Amino acid sequence: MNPLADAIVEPLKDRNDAVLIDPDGGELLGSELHQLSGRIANVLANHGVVAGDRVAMQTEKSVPALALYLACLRAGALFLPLNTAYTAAELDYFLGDAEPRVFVCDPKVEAALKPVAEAKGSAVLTLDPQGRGSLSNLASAEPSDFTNADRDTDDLAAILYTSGTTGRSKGAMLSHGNLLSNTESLVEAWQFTADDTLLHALPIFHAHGLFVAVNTLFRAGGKLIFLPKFDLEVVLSKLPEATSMMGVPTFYTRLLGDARFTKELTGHMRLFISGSAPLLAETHREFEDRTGHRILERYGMTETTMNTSNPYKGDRRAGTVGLPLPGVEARITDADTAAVLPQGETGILEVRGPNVFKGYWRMPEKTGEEFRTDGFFITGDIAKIDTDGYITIVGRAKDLVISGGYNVYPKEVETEIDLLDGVVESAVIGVPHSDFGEAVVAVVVKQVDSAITGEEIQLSLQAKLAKFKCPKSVFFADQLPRNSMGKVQKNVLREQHKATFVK
Ligand code: MCA
Ligand code: AMP
Repeated sequence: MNPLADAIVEPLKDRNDAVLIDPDGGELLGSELHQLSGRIANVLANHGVVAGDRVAMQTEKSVPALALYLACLRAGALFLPLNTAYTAAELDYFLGDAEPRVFVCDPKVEAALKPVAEAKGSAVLTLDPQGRGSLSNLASAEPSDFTNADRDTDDLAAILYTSGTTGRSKGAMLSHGNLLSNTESLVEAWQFTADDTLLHALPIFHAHGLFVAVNTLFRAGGKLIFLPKFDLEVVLSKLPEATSMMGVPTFYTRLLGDARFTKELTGHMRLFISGSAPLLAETHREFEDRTGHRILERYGMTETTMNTSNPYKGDRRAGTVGLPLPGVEARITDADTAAVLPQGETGILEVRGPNVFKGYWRMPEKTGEEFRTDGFFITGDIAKIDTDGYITIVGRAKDLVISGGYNVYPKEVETEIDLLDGVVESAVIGVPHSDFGEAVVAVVVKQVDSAITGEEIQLSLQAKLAKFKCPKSVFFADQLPRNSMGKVQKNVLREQHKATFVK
């Protein structure tokens, strides 16, 4: 038995229809994808990968990259996808913490990353954006037959790193049972079937594009129009071939910004789903006015995959994230006392269910801090539950910026800014941005004699941090506003700089 491989990989074996369609219309049959996953699983085994080992990947989206995920499931390895924007400095930490047996990267960065990876005991293989590289070369010489590793529901299938409000990134450990239960729920809740073709423009290094999209469609027997990234022109041209689409709010605001996105273009579509960041109620309404479709908004986290969803049939309420998925319990607690609050009151959202992760990799203390003794996970989101069960996310207790669906923890950016010569201290905030929802901005107090400029700060940060974390604007201040407890009042800064990117 291998719960996830049995559910989403093995059914591909007998599929002689296309499961992946590339932007030029090229098709890959289910049986071909299954064979490729077997060849790659053999390459992993040749590199000593056994069940429980980690396999890390930092590559652009390609068919072999997706097949590597499926191969890991078959081999019982823990798939560890990494954002392509991460710098060598960030990778050093991830590889050191996860100690993957194999690390797959782009050939362009192989020379730079090989010493880092090898020092951590990882063998390095390559895949370029077209799916070429040593992994594909080795796979082509391997047989496609592979005997899947035996796995249990509680065995881990993946580790996804997520930053934290303090300290280092944490690897969220997701088991076969976590992912499979969520996949089954989503197929049912969103009524995916073998007739579905999902327009897939999300990255596959996050839970949204990988688990929510790929697992669900493969479980339902559907197919993916597998685009390398979100490119407005390509998405508009491929929509007529799709039945459904999943995206972050930025996808939908970009589509609405184009006059070619009309009722006629979308009339045949079954479903548009949004998540990873708040979808403004006005975007929801504008979308309905333009297309006649009500976007289905859902809410999740890397640690839990999907928790709640607006109904497929029934009222999809703008500004809410719907109801808990079957098997998921949600409650609201007081931020200070942890007491469960009556319905309708605003507090911290906590969730419990088969979808909730097994803890943070090698961080038992951190794991303990984020769970209640009765098994509820503290999401850090501030929410309320209406009398009819609909949940509205009203804010975040965690100091987090979500930009275009990517999470940025201000603490991580502030730490790097504060290390720069001439800087006394800094505060990093999120401000409204018409494209990314929120954009990262830094407010910096410099030493009186320092001539450091905003551009210099931005450039220094880019060497260390993924570009999406770097401030899009830097402001200088004589001092940071503080409350009587000495805590920086970020709400004051957010108010001061709220018009930086929007009028
Ligand atoms: C790119 N840039 C960004 C972002 N993306 N800056 C801030 N925030 C971003 N999200 C910067 C690049 O560094 C670059 O900067 C410039 O924008 C253009 O880069 P490009 O790659 O061309 O950008 P893009 O193609 O326009 O990408 C925007 C995007 C992309 C399509 C919104 O970020 C995206 O696909 N986001 C999806 C993220 C996602 O899948 N999240 C799911 C998390 P410069 O020009 O200065 O060099 S999983 C999750 O949250 C849970 C489980 C859930 O609920 O789903
Ligand atoms: P991540 O760590 O990337 O999985 O991000 C999870 C966070 O994204 C959640 O804790 C929420 O703050 C946010 N999020 C995800 N979906 C939604 C949504 N539909 N509305 C508001 N926030 C969301």
